[in-house]
Amino acid sequence: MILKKIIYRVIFAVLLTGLFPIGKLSGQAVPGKDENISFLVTFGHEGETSWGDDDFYQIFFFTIPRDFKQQFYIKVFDPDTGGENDEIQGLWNTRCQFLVYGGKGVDPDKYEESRGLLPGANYKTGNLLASRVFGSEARYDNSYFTFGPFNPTAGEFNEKWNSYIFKVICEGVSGDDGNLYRYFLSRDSRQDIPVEGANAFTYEYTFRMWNDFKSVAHIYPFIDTGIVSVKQRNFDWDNDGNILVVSRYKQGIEVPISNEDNWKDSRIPVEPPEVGASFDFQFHKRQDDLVRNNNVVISLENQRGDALKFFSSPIGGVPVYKPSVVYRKTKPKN
Ligand SMILES: [Ca+2]
Ligand SMILES: [Ca+2]
Ligand SMILES: [Ca+2]
Ligand SMILES: [Ca+2]
Repeated sequence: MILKKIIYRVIFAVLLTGLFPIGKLSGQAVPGKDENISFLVTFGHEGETSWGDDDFYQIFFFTIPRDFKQQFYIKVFDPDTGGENDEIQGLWNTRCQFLVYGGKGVDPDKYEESRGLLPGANYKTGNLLASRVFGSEARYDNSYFTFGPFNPTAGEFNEKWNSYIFKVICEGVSGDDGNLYRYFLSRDSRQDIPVEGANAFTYEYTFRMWNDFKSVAHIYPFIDTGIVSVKQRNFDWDNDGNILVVSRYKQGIEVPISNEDNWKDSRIPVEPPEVGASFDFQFHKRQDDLVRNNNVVISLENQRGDALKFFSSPIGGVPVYKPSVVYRKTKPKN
């Protein structure tokens, strides 16, 4: 029985890592279904970093598989800053610009500045396909604005992912309030219909934790070939509980956490069997006092200082700790 169980688990693990080279159907919502994150956050650039956004812009990349030939849409939920969902400071006066880029210059594997992490470098690379500025607008409060339609080939082709890449920037052009929003990649302008095999990723994630004790947020960085260690950096975590790293081979490594308006970093070793799968960074809220409206930033790099991608739909699926060592030690019952 036990041997059978082990065999099943091994088969399951192999299936998990082999079946989904670039994500699955749920990779259309950003934040993704498995991430359990309520909203992305970008503050107006006149805001204070102590509210949890270090740089007042956020960049996401969308990947459209080469064999998808139809047009698609990029939808933004609650693009305005006002009314529902958003974070006010004084009066509503924030304006955010959303910009969609395709073409040459977008692919962050080829153009490092496109990732948005190089200080002072222009990250608005590629062809601007669409853009719009939103203030406090009742029409788009708690509802969608739709960019598109776009042709997949308007993106920049990336051979490794066999996909066309698009870039979406949200920039807090004025004001000091926090814009909370989400994305959805859709085949339809009115309904949310996923693009099969599409995914989304970023290099620096600024997001809002849920306002409750029980919800655990996750991000899923992909551990690519050649990575032997990961340096994590988290910002403005408000001393809110624990951040744990889980993988198939890590039961939960605790990382140093930031408090108010500061960064904390640390290095996490990568074991060879963890390569080609995702890490699960888990954000557990503290259980004594409820920390409300906690916005936090996280970014990761490998041992060479190259930034890691976080995918909305984890590559290889959600990693589940498998205590294989313990299995071997267990004696079969007679
Ligand atoms: Ca304000
Ligand atoms: Ca709103
Ligand atoms: Ca909003
Ligand atoms: Ca915070």
